Amino acid sequence: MTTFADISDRLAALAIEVPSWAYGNSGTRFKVFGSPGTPRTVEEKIADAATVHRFTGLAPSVALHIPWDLVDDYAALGAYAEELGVRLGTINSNTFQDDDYKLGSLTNADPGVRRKAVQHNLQCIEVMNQTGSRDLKIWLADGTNYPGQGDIRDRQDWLAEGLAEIYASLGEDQRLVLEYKFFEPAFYHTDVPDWGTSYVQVSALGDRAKVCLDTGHHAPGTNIEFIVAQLLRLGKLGSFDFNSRFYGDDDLIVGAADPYQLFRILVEVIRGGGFGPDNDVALMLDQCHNIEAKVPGQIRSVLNVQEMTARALLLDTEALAAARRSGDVLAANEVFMDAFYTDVRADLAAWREERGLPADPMRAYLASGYQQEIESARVGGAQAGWS
Ligand code: PSV
Ligand code: MN
Repeated sequence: MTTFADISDRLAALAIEVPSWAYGNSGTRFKVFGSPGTPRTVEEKIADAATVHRFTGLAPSVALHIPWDLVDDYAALGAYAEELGVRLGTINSNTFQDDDYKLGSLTNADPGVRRKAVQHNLQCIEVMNQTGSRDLKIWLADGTNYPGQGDIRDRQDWLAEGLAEIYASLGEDQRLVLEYKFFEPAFYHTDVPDWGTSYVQVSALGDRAKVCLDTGHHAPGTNIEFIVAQLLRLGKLGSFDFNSRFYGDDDLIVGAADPYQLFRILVEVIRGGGFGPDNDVALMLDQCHNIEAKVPGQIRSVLNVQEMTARALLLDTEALAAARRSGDVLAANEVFMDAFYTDVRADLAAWREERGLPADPMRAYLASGYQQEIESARVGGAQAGWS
C-alpha cells in the first residue's frame, strides 16, 4: 500500500509551465470574446501567470509565443518575471499567421518562404539566448487541402533541411521540440501529423531534438498513454502540451473532459521516468479560456494536473506487478482503479498548508481581490489576443 505520506516529497517535484496566450483573448473561428481584465501587454500576461504560481506553487515558468509576445528587451522581461517569482520558459515559434505561409512554411515549395520560416526560428533562438530558455517549440500549420496539391514527399525533405539548419543554431543547453497534429488548419494531409513523423524528423537531428505531445492532437480514441510509454522508452519525449477535448483540438481545461485519461497518461510518465527532479520532460499547458475567466481557469488546470499526479503516484506498483505476474487480469485492473478512485483532495489541502500555500487555491484567489483589481485597472488599450 502506498500512502499519501509516501508520495508527499515526490509531489513537490511537480512544475507545470503555463502559456502566455492562455491569459489573452482567444476563441473559435466564429468569435473571439473580449473579457474584462484581459492583459494588454506581455508584462500583464506574466503578472497573471505569476499570480497562478503564487496561489498554487505549481507554475514557476511561462511559455512565450513569438511574435505574439514580441518585446524590445527580453533580458528586462526576464528580470521582470523573476521579480514576480516566475521565469520565462519555452519559446514557441509561429509560422502560421503570415500571408506568405498560406501554402506552408518549412515545407513550402517556394525556397524563399522556406528561408523566411527558418529565419523566424533563428530569431526565436536569439530570444531564447536572452531569456535563458531551454526549449524551442515548433508547431507547423503546414499541410494541403486537396490531393495532388503538394508533393508530400518533397515536403518531408524540405522539412528535414529546415529543421537541420534550425537545430544547428541551438546552443549546447538548448533543445528543439517538434509538435505534431493530425489535422487543422489543413484537412487533406498535414506535414507533421503524428508522433511517428515527429520522431523520424527529430531523430535525424540529434539528442537535443525531441517530440512534443499535445494531448488534443490525436484522433478520437487514440491511446495516448501508449504513445507516452513508447516515446519515453525511446528517450524522445521532450514535452507535453496539456489540455482536454471532447471532439477535436478543443483546448479545454486539462482533466476537464477526461480525468481518467489524464491519470493514465501520468501513470506512464511516472513509470517511464518522466517525472521527478532530474528528468527533462517539460509539462506545459496549451489551452484557451474562451468563455471562462482566464486566471482561475489556469489555476483549475494546474490543480487538476496535481490531483491526477498524486493519484498516479499512489499507484501500488508492487501489487500491480504481482497481479500482472500471476496473470490476474481483474486484480491488476482493481489495483489500477483503486489509485484512480482515491480522493486526495483533503491530503492535498493539508500538503499545501504545510508549504505555506492556501489549502484551497481557487477560493483564496477568488477572495484575494486580484480579479476585481485587474478588471478595474486594465481599461483602455488593446487586449492581447491571437495576433
Ligand atoms: C496548435 O494547435 C497548437 O497546439 C500549437 O502548440 C500552437 O503553438 C498553439 O496551439 C497555440 O495556438
Ligand atoms: Mn500545442
